[in-house]
Amino acid sequence: MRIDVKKNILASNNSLAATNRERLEKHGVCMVNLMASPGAGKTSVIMRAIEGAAGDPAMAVIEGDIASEIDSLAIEAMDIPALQINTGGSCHLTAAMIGSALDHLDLEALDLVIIENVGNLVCPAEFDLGETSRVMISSIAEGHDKPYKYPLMFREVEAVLINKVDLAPYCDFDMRQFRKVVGELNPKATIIEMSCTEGQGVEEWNHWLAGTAAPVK
Ligand SMILES: Nc1nc2c(ncn2[C@@H]2O[C@H](COP(=O)(O)OP(=O)(O)OP(=O)(O)O)[C@@H](O)[C@H]2O)c(=O)[nH]1
Ligand SMILES: [Mg+2]
Ligand SMILES: [Zn+2]
Repeated sequence: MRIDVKKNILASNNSLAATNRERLEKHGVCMVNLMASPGAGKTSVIMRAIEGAAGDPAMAVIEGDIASEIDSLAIEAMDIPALQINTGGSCHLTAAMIGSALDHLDLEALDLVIIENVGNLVCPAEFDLGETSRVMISSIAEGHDKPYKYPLMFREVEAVLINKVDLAPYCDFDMRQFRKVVGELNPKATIIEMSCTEGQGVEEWNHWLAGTAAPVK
C-alpha cells in the first residue's frame, strides 16, 4: 500500500488554514502572505508598507525565518508588533505556525497582518496559511527567467512586485519578457515595478495594499 504523505500533509494544513481564515474574518483582519527568494527585499517591502500606512491600517508582522531574529527586531524598531517564527530548518511556514502566532496578537486592535514567509520560491506557494491575499517579489538581479522556473509561485499570487529596478542598468533583466511570461501564467496579477531603496513604485505598492488588503471592519 502506498501512502500519499504529501497529500495528507497539505489536507491537514488546509484545514488549519481555514480555521485561521475564519478567526481573522471574525475580527475583520486582513492577512497578506509575502513570498520571495532570500534577499529579494521582503523585509524592505514590509518596511515601506509600514511607512506608507503611518498607523492606518493598524499592522502587525509575522516573520518567518529558518533562524535569527534580525527581521522581527527591524520591524519592532518601527514600533510595529512583530513575531518571529524560527522554523529550525523547515523551508516554508505552515498554517499551524501562523495559528500559534495569531494567539499572541491582539486581533481586535489590528486591521492587517503581513507575513514574511521563509525565503524560498518553491514550497511556500503550496501552503495556504489562511491569508486574504498573496504577494510575491522577484528582484532584478535574480534574472527574468524566474517565472519559467518557478511557475507555481507566479500563478498563486494576486500581485508580483519587481523589486530593485534601480539595479536594472547593471543587469541584463528583460522586463518585456518577464512581464509577458507572468501575464501568460497569471493574467490577473497586478505587476508593480519598484525600488525600496530609491522609492520608485512604493506609492503604487501602498495603494495596492490599501485597496486589496483593505481592512473590512
Ligand atoms: N539596490 C536595492 N537594494 C535593495 C532594494 N530592496 C532591498 N534591497 C537590499 O537587498 C538586501 C536584502 O533585502 P531584505 O529586505 O532584507 O530582503 P529579504 O527578502 O527580506 O531577505 P531575507 O529575509 O534574508 O530572505 C538588503 O541589503 C536591502 O537593503 C532595492 O530596491 N534596491
Ligand atoms: Mg527578510
Ligand atoms: Zn518547504
